[in-house]
Amino acid sequence: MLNWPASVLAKTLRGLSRKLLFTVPNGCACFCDTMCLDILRQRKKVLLLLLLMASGSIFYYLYTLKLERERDANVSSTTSRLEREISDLQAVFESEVVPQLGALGRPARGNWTTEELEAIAKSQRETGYNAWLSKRISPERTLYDMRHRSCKKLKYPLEKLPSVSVVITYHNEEASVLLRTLSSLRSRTPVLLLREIILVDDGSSSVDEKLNDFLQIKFLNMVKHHRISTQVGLIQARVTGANLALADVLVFLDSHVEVTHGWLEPLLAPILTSNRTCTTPIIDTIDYETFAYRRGKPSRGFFNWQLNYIQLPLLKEEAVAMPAPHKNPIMNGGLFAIGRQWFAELGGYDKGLKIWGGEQLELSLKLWLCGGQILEVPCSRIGHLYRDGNFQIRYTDKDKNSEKKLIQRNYRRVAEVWLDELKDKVFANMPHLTVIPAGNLAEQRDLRKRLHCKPFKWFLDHLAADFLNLYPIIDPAEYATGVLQSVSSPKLCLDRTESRPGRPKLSSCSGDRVFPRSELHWTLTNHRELQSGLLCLEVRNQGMEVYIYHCHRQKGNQFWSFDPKTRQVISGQMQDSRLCLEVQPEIHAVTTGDCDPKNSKQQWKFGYQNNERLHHFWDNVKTH
Ligand code: UD2
Ligand code: MN
Repeated sequence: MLNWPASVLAKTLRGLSRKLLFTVPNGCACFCDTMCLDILRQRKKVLLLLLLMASGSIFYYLYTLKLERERDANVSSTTSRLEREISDLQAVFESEVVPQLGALGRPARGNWTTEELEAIAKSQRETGYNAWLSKRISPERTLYDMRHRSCKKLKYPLEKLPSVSVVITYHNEEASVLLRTLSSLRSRTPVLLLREIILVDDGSSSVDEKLNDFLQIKFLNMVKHHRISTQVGLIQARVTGANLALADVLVFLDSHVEVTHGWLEPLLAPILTSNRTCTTPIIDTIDYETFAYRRGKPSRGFFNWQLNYIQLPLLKEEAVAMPAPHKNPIMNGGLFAIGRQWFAELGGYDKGLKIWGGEQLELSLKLWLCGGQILEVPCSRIGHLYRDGNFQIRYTDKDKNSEKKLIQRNYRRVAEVWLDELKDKVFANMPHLTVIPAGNLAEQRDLRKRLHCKPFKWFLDHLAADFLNLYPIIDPAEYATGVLQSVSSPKLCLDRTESRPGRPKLSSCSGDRVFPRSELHWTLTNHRELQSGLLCLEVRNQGMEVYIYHCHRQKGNQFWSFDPKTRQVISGQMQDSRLCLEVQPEIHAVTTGDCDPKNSKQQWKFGYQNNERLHHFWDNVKTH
């Protein structure tokens, strides 16, 4: 190569290098020597290396392009699979929704066909509410804002309020009802305040995997669904839920509720002020037939001497201060907010309480007597679906009698631990409680001592002077007592045993008329009620139908009088709304009818009547 003229060589190399996009530096062509050629050789190598690298990059680029295409194809097939799954689940749970049905909480009505009406009746027989209709009402339905005007103007410092864990337990609840509960929570609770919803399935008879999947899709990680495989009852299920909770405040709700606009902030504000406060909302009613949302009244909860939950009217000063929060002696039980720490200090619920009932008394008494308080907050409203009163809910597969005993055992525990000497007043009304073993009470009694809880008498003195007027510890003489015998069919006496659900019947007046067997024993009480055992006679449906129900001491549909002259047993306090109890001997039932002194079917005889007391029956009673 050295024999070639340098200029030719340089030209050839320059041409080559240009072809390969490689420039030979100026002057190299003129003075190219051995060193120059070395450089050129080395550059050739570099050139080759670069070539290799470039083609490698191209291959790599093409390869990643292929991978990306494959991934895109996978993603889009997964997305469409997910979309398909979501729409399949939506079809299962929401395909029957009729837009606008029941919107604004209005009664959901329609021109149902005969088959549809049959399906409605069937669902009501099975669940105690119109589950057929519930499926057709949107889980996201709107509600009318029923709050007191001034509630709407109140402002709360969201950043200062604690966040909440909502705990809901359920046993065999209808999915559509459950979904409406959760949807109302999601849409009407500030995100900042709602840390989580802990949904505890308390051993429902079947596991609905589809519902679980749908909840994950619809509520993402807001709902934590926890299943207890064997039913432990609402009381222990709530404790399980509370133990899983992370937020500072717990809100307990039933599984068939709808929360309304601004429900949470007013419940939290009093807890922020004093952390031993438990708050309750006003409970509105969701109608079990039409799902109409109806306004509930503010009230002070209490219990009677048979430990039934009752409502007392607000004290005068509380009524004037409405809608300011007021003291609530006994909570209704299902819907309340409480600090997580305070609930734990109180030991949650008594671990010996089983399945259902009595826990609202236990927690309320414990709260008040051990240094806390319960406030009802009228600016917070939550609707609760009350089942048909004639429907007997069964929460265990034990027979009806042993289920009843479980509840009575709960009551006995509460009376033994919290009512001091006044437990005897309860046992006198419910002697059957004393034969039911209460189980070990040591832990509860220790807790009462450890927390230096006050005596029960304090509770009565401080919270319910009016209660003792209505439910005195020593009962005054009654107006009349013994059997209630029909004059026109003298063999028949009123019997509190149910013929149809909730209805009394007529049966043969055997034995002693003044001290008959307990089912035939009626008393026209000092409260002007017709009472037998724990039950009172009451009228429903414009006074036309006669039922038995626990005595509420609110007069109204349980007000009865006896006219010794005409022998009529008369329902109603006001003169223009009175109806007379009438015997229907053919069907062994009683009804009411317009009062007619000549109608012998409306005449009755008590085993014993206290004429002196009856003479003063209408003293101080408003009649129009
Ligand atoms: C009231 C209370 C309820 C509870 C009960 C007495 C309101 C509105 N409701 O009766 O919260 O205090 O009195 O115990 O104040 N459940 C279970 N496991 C069971 C039984 C029930 O998880 O073994 C659930 C049930 O699905 C519901 C909740 O517990 O979500 C309360 O039961 P309920 O609705 O039958 O009680 P309710 O409203 O008649
Ligand atoms: Mn309930």
